Amino acid sequence: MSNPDLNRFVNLETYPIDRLDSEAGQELLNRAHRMMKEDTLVEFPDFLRSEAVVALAEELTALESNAHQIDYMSTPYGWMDNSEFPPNHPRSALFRRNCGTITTELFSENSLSNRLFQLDELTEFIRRMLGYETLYRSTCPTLSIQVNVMDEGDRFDWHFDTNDGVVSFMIQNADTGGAFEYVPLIRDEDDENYDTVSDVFDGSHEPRRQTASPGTLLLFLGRRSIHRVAPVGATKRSRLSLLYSYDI
Ligand SMILES: O=C(O)CCC(=O)C(=O)O
Ligand SMILES: [Fe+2]
Repeated sequence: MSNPDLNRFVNLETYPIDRLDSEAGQELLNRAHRMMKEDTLVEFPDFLRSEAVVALAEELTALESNAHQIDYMSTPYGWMDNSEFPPNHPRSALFRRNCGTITTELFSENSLSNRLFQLDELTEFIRRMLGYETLYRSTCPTLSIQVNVMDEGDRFDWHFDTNDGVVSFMIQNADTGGAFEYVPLIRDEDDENYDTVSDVFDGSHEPRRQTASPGTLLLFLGRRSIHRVAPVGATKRSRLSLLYSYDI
């Protein structure tokens, strides 16, 4: 018997992650691999059942007042030493990151956010999308489960991620702004492509733009693809994205 939470959270009719070796499961994995190759972004709308999205939004909204507020200037290249570059070089750029973050220790074992994270079928699905031999849920006490809480004026500006893959669920959108903007595969370990990165930073290279609906699963290869969350505009509700971390 699979965990009853699986069917409670996941729209298994469209996303048969409990039957990955079936024909439908293989087709799902093929779709994911195609999206990853062409776009570095896997986007599966309505992955979560709508009742689960409503319940998760309530859980996160109740925790919003405990969010840590961050506001600092950050390099897009967080995993490298950026001290030796001229001032107008992308490696010297600093971008503002101001938003709220709800971190792992605020979630009880029985919280919905943790129960979704703990689903073995979800971890296995992600492992097979990424093609790793092993994949483990992160046990980091602060970052394994994290929520970006973004209100009017908040932004999470241009950066590359320092890890290899981030899984997130869009839980709630702001009324205006807060689109996810990205340029797929702009860099790799052999070619930094600084000219195009500069063009993205000064606005002369248009990024792709995407606003996922609540309940969408997103898997993004952010170490090779520059990305940001555009500033949130006037809104009655926060933009809430729920992020899960894994280790290989
Ligand atoms: O909140 C999001 O949608 C993604 C933010 C992001 O790029 C990150 O947390 O690294
Ligand atoms: Fe990111």
